[in-house]
Amino acid sequence: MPQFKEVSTQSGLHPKPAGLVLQYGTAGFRTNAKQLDHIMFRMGLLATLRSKKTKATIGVMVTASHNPEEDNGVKLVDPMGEMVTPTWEGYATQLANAEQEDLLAALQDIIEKEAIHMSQEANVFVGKDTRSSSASLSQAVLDGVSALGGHSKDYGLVTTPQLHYMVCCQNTQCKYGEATVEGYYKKLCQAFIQLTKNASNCTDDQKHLTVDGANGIGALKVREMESQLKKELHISLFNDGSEGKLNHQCGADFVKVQQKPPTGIKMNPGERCCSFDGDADRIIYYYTDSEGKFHLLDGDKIATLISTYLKELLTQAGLDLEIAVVQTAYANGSSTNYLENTMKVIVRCTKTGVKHLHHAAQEFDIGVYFEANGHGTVLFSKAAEEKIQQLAENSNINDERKRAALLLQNTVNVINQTVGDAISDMLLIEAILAIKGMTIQQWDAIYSDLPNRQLKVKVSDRRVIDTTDAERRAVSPAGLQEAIDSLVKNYREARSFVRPSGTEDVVRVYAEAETQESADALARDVSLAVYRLAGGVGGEPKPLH
Ligand code: 16G
Ligand code: MG
Repeated sequence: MPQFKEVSTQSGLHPKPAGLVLQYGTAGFRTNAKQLDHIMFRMGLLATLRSKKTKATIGVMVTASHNPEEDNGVKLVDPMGEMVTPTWEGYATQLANAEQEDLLAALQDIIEKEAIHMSQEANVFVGKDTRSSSASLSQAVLDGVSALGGHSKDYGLVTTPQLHYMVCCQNTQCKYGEATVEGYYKKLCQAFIQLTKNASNCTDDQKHLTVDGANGIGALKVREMESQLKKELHISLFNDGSEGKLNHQCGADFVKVQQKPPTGIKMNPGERCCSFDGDADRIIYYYTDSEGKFHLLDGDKIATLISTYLKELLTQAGLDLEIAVVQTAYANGSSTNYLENTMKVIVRCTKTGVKHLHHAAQEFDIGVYFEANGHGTVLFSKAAEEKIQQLAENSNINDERKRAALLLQNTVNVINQTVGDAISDMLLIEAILAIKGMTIQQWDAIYSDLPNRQLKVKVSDRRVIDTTDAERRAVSPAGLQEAIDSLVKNYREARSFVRPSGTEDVVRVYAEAETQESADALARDVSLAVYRLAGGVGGEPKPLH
């Protein structure tokens, strides 16, 4: 193969440390940045093969999301802006772990299995976050692409969802939008302005939002976009990266896990605040009340707000479209109960990880998917988009239907359907609150979360835990599920499950119950059962109080 000579030479500049083994996990490769140079080069190679195979542009994003600054990682983006398919995740792992002398054979193997025509052109879009390691690591990706004769476009600093968006735009011949950062702002901001232009009784106070940018790429991009919001949204941006450290005591993951405000922001009682994560594909909202108590509005509350709003608009528009909410086992029991029994929408539960939720949401006319941690978006089927479009252009309908149809049309445009997007989600949520004249307190009061607790347990091999029923039940090791079932019976309104993490070497434990004390006690009881039945290492889990 003519290109192999170049691969061979170039790969010598990005050598793999012998013996190092890494897995393409839930969200790509992710580890200390020092171990990633060869991975990046090889993902450049793999993206080029994927592009030749699909005859479409493929994305490669260099980021480790909410991980500490020292880490980095890489995710591959498929032609419609979705995550790469499981078979290719497998190839990614094979290619990443081939020893230096076996690299060409590993490449050859993929080329043969997928019957790839090497003469086919290849196009790869590359983006990176603000980590100090990202510049050289994204260069390694570009080197990989050029070694196999592919064309690349380096978008430089972009959020993960922006890169997904560019890939989708490119492969839809710009039907989804223009494949530039300016095109992205233009599409989202115009839709936002259209959505909010009739919410004229919105006061300046209501238009104000405090944003914690996690000292990451999201902050930079909010700054770039701000002026196009034409004062319809007043953003006070904190943790903008000018001083603080990426994700350090700030960002969506910190706020969600610690259930407290980030450092580095100024919060006044009752004011609406939100946090992005390090690559701006997650968002969560929060406020403190006049007594100083912290209130978190996570992905479940966001899904509820969005689906309520969409359902109302569909009714007003007289459109018969099926709407569903997709969650994971981490969704608060109160949210599932409210969605199913009060709002009467279809609710689906999938395994953790965006690709699973995304896939399930594609089965409905309108699929709203959110993980409790704040990653999510809304998907509209082609048919649903067409019906909305036709109604918005129909001049024979009454004013109420027309208004609803136009709002739906602009709602479709403000949403980044390729993947969860903190900036797009923020604009959608802000528009909904403005249109409904709703405060964050009113939004929070739609239902009350059940108290919950998440813990982690170290075991010698987390793969001994196998789960079923969208991770809600453990099928191995023997006796674990029975133990969980009997512990859950000791508490009211209780639920608990365990699953091996896809990103860390731990087993995760989730418990919820009527009171915080019960949720804490149950989480600890279940942790102990995991420790004893699944090969715990280190000391036994201790009581929380
Ligand atoms: C990754 C996933 C996220 C999931 C998390 C779970 C993507 C893009 N990200 O960050 O959706 O919630 O992993 O982590 O899929 P865990 O397996 O360690 O609990
Ligand atoms: Mg992220």
